[in-house]
Amino acid sequence: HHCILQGAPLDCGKTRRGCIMGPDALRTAGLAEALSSLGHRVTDIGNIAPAPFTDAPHPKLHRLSETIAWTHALADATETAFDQGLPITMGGDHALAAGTVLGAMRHAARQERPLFVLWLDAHSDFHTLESTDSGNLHGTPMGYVTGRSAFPDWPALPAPLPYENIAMIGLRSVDPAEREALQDTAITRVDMREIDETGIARPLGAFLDRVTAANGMLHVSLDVDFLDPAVAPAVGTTVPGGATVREGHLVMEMINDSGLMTSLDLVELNPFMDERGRTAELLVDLAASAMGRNVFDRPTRAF
Ligand code: DIR
Ligand code: MN
Ligand code: MN
Ligand code: MN
Repeated sequence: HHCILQGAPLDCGKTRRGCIMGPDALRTAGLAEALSSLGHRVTDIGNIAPAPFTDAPHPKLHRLSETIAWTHALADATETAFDQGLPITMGGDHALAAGTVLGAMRHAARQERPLFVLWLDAHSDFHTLESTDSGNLHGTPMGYVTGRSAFPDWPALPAPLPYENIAMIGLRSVDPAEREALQDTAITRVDMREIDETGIARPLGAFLDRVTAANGMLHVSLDVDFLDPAVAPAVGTTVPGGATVREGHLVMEMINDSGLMTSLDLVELNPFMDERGRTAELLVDLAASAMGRNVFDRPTRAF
């Protein structure tokens, strides 16, 4: 593969600051070198920047105009990156996924292939601009790309992302309004209890099989808080009871085996909260697993 690394140092999706340093922490932890050592060609195109925005305060939504400006810039940059290779977006908080998923949606539409999204997160980030209690827009990207309500002034969607094409894995912090809305959709929702009961391979394998059957493209969005805070402390919204290091790697190894991943986000890393870069290093290792690092090759197997 030709991996296109793009920095997205946006920090506007919530009030706690620090994700602005995420791209440089991932660079420092050796993301490009890890991917090169697996035989991939790697180009770091530097950081994306939003067009100038007017910082008009909104009564409820935190840094709305800045987030909209980032969404435009990241959708355009991601769509362009697909012409060169596999876009890997180094966040930045999860508000960036509004842009990267939109860019992937545009690219998939041009290819006339369906886009699927694997959302690895403690949270569903399925709020609308009306339903969010916190006003933090990192809780809204899945609400936006599915078109479940109007996002005035945000870029228009080519078509809404179908609920059937989404799997959320790792859920353990879903707000009441999100829960009620999610239960009425065909989004695949895998909470930590299901992972405890069946293992993470079964629901993930079933989803990947569906992507394969549809000849789909697969966008993977990895939020640091998918992982347990004991192993990945550098995130503003820690939720206990998350995925283990091995569960994280198994997901990424299965993604690599599937050959399906066409774009990847690494989001919510807050290096200000890290313990000597360990969370950044874990993200680099997980990205390497998604791109082919393993102990031994395995014959492809069905789940
Ligand atoms: C939380 C989002 N449900 C909110 N929290 C997130 O503020 O709406 N944390 N996404 O990572
Ligand atoms: Mn635009
Ligand atoms: Mn998230
Ligand atoms: Mn989260």
